[in-house]
Amino acid sequence: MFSSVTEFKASFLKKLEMTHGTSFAESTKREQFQTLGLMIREYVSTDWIKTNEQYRTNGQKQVYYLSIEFLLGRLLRHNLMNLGIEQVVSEGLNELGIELDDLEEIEADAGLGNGGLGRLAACFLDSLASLSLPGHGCGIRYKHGLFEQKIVDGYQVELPEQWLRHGHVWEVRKADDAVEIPFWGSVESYHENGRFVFRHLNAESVTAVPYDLPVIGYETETVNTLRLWSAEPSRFTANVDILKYKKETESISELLYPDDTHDEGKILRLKQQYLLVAASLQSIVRSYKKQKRSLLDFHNHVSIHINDTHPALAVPELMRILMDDEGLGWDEAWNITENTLSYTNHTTLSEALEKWPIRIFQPLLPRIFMIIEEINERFCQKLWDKYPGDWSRIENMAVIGHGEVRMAPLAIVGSHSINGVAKLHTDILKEREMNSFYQVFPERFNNKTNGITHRRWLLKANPRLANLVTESIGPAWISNPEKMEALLKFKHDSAFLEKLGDIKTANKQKLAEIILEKTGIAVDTASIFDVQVKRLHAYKRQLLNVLHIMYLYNRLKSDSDFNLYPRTFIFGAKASPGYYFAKKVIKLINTVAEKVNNDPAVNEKLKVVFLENYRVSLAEDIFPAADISEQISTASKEASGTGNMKFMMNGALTVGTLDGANVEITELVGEENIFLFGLSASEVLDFQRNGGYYSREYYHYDQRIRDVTEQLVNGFFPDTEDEFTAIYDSLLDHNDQYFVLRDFASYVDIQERIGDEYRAKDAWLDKSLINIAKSGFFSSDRTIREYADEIWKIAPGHKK
Ligand code: B1N
Repeated sequence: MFSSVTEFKASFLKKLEMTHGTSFAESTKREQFQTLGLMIREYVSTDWIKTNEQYRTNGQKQVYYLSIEFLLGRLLRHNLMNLGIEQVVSEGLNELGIELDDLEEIEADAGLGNGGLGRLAACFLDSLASLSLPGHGCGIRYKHGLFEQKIVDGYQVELPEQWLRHGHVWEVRKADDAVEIPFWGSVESYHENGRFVFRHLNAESVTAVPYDLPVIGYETETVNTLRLWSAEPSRFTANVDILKYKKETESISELLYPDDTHDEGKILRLKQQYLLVAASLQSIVRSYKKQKRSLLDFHNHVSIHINDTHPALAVPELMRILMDDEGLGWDEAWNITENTLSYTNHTTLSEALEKWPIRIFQPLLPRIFMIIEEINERFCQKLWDKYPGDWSRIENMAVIGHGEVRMAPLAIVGSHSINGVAKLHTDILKEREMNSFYQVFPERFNNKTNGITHRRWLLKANPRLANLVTESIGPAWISNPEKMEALLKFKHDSAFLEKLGDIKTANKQKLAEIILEKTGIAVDTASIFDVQVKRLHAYKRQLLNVLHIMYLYNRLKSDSDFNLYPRTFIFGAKASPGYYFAKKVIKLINTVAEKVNNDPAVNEKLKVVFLENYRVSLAEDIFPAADISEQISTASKEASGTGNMKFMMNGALTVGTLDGANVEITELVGEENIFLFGLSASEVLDFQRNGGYYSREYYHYDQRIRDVTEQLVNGFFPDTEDEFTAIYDSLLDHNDQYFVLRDFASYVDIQERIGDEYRAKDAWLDKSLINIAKSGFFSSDRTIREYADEIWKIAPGHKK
């Protein structure tokens, strides 16, 4: 159906009529999109079935990646590209008078994630399939993904996201594979045939129904599965208020919690977590048992990964299945559990640490709670043997303490591998945050520096640059991205650099058009596009960026000799709806934008743009157009970052702190090809531990700081009254927890250097080239190979 343009056209027209009962002339863009999607799904179904069959029959070890978020974005062009049929389809559609670009716009982003953690899971799926590795995702099919953001009067307004309104063409509902999940009720235990038997009585059952998506690898026959669970009322729950029950049940998979690196502690969230874990594990064990292998061999054929602590209930749930359902004893079950599970930590922020009050947890999941108590007792006994009498150490490490179940200790105790997401982050885990666990289980701790799929973030998002790379060094980089290093031979090659510069300009032009269309702001493509796109969070310090813009504005107004290289500051960021401070920063960015963009005295040189509703599809237009990548978190707070890698791969230069993966970017490109500033991680951690930082000193000694902070509250922005008092107070009354004022001077200096260096076009492009050439290391293919070899012990299946 895709082997020639003629054949494609014929199949497309026939399919359109058959599925929509409409003629081509009458059909809508949406019907055309749906038709194409269905054709692709049918086209991959043979390979999908074959892949599954192969996994079933050859018994090779498979990994299941459990994640509460998968931030997939759009799939149409990505699937076409991976299948190698983009060209045929695009030409065929063209001959019918359809632009593939227009159909692509019809697809809603599958926005089932908040930010880095969810997008990482999506990149991992692409790499698993593309490396022909047997690895699947397990997640939740939220009816509403991350909220849609509108900016009204400079404020963020949240609207419910509606990605399923027109259905999701890639999914297949598998009603026959549904699983029953028990909540509430009580546990009865009795002795039978020499062992204890546990029965969950009077539970309220919820049916988890899977929807499967094919995960199509790049130029391989492997088609893996992303299984997303949806909660539905069960046929097995009687005698309840049926309407109330239906509503409550469906609410479990209704909504993605909009919190990034923050724990809400809501009971509905716990239900989501258990639904994900219990449904996934039951279905994994079910399919393992079809292979007719001994359960004692489970961990040799199955690996289950816990993406942050959100699915940490996998530990007691796997124990429950092995003991209560399958009749194994504790020690056998524990050996299998430990050897099957592995866990990734994604943050050291204390507000993200998940803890569940027993009074919520125990009634909802009575049997799971019993198992956790037993895990805790055995672990504490082990600690007691190792540290006799050291009560306080044991209390700090216990899985249950202060009336709460602690998810990180649970995940650590039940997994054979615990990894951080960048070198610095893993070191901080080992030496500080998880040091007491590191002392007990040193062999479990390891690093896996994050990565991004270069197929979406370069090949698809930046076709101009991808073509230049292929023309220059051949196509091998696509399956082996570290080969991009060969680009280094074009250093100082002015013909090549000119092409690189032209590509950046063309990408900036495209983004400028989007900006004009969405905001009405005309930006100059000759200006430096300086971009900060990521979730809004105090530790990410969008505030530092804004204060610097205010300083530039003040200087332009007061110093006629100030020769600023024209800059366009571009922001994209969603704030968690309950995060007061973050929302104030959004308002501040928009207020500054309003002032700057409408002041004819500066707006030739300075523009500020806030792009609303930042999401994967918008990101694909932003990264290729950036000159400067803002990675300015307070050192030690950003576990890794992955946006930093996407910018680098698209030739932007980083201005950043030595935080997360910025450290490794610096090691690769060299300090002369990145703009570093600010406190180091150990300086920040030492200040936090020992004190010694007083933000008011910086306020008093630095006139520039005094000016910009006072402008937050002195009426400089018309009609804002108390609007920014909370921001002002955070900096001065609350001693500036994120060291914004401490790093301000150093940030201003490095920004000035950026302006100077940008003027030397070829030297700049050389740096850009070095960043691109070295970015192959950050392909998620490298990351996934490391997980596969060192943690999961899985190997590729067949390859074309
Ligand atoms: O995970 C990313 C990292 O690159 C980022 O540095 C890190 O901040 C991010 C609770 C989180 N850590 N923790 C979360 C997300 C949702 C939630 O409900 C925590 N996200 C990160 C990938 O490693």
